[in-house]
Amino acid sequence: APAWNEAPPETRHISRLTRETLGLILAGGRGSRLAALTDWRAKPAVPFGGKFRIIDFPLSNCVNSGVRRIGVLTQYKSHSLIRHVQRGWGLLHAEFNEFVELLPAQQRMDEHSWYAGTADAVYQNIDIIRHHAPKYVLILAGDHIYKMDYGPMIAAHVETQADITVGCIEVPLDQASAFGVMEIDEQARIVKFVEKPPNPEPMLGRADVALASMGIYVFSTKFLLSALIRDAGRHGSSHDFGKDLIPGAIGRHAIYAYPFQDTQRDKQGYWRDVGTVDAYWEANMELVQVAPPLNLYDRDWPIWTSQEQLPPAKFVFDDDDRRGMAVDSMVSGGCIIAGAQLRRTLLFSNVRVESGTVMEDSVVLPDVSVGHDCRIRHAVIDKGCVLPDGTVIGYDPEHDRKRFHVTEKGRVLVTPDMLGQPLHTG
Ligand code: ADQ
Ligand code: ADP
Repeated sequence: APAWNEAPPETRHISRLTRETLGLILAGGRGSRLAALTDWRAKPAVPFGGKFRIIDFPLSNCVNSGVRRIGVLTQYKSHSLIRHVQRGWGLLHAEFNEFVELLPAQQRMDEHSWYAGTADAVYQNIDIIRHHAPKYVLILAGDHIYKMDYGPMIAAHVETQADITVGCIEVPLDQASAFGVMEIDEQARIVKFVEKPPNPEPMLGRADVALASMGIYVFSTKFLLSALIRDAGRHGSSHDFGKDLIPGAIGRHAIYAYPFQDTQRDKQGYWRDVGTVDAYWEANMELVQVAPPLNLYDRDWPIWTSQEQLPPAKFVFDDDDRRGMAVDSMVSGGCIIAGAQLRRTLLFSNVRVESGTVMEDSVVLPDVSVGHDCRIRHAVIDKGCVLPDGTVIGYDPEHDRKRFHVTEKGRVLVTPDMLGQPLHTG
């Protein structure tokens, strides 16, 4: 047959595997280190990168990888998350058996007996897994920023005949206690797994690096179902993958590590847990650099999202002929910059900045309006804030601390609640 008639065999193999996979995104976590940004929304619903929400990254990774049967497990403050997924993720084709399905916690009991841990969240949906009858289940955290093709990871899982394959990355040893830390043998089989060890062990021959779990797992379905049922009946288990199920399976079953690589650049892939206000600010600010480590312009790996139809961003002179401008910045649709100056600033949609105002090194979420003659820097301004004329933020931590949340590194988080402003809807 002519060459153009056939996809390369490994491509065909992988696309069959991804079609046989059900993706489950764990989107229920509180993310309490994000302070007031997660007072009213789940961490995966937190806006990121000008027009996305965090969950768009794992969702886009699934769709781009060919994993197009996806369940999103929600729990904590899921209103805006659910609305976002419903509005933005209808792009799949039900007629080809593609879907994004929302799986809210069964609200049968009080708040504390919703999903206990991540394994319990999946266990509660065991009937849905059975119904879809996938060969593999890909379990993903809903709160990391990265672009990853899951196909090769699933292929490696099949190749090694693993029961579980755990996505992993190398992290600096001094940060490793925030993760599940593993030890592997020459075949990449995991021989030890400790969740958030107080004194993590370095990798063999690499004194300052540990091998950490990304909190993403490929399971063979049969194995997953039996492991979940066993764990559900286990007294004293917190029903968590990282704390209970994975460590408990080491040594008894075939558990392999899969390193996350950026194959184009031949190094470890970009992966961020934007779990604190500082990490959130930094990851957003990286995007306004000339060559950010996360490329959002990659046509081969688009990040999909739900977005309002909005007019283009607009920059105008004010009445005194002061120019409205932004440099080293990203400005989303619906924004108007009138006689104000922006440097290293990321504006989400529908932000208004009035004349005489100077903003630097700031992240501004949707629907914010900033008055005249404000001076703002090192800030994260939450959705819907209205900053009155003359507001000063980021120059005097003592002063800022009286009203706002100031981080260890001196960045200032401002929310409508802190400004005493009525909550918005929509
Ligand atoms: P953590 O991130 O601390 O560690 P966890 O808080 O359980 O683990 O969150 C994992 C994911 O599940 C998040 O996306 C969260 O939103 C979601 N989630 C948490 N509880 C949930 C629930 N009951 N229902 C639905 N979703 C829920 C995990 C692993 C570590 C690994 C890190 C990597 O346990 O081994 O190193 O992720 O960040
Ligand atoms: P997002 O900002 O994530 O798009 P919303 O603006 O819809 O989400 O807010 C998330 C949810 O929390 C909504 O149901 C909203 O009404 C609610 N909410 C926001 N702020 C408050 C508050 N201060 N008190 C009570 N509910 C709030």
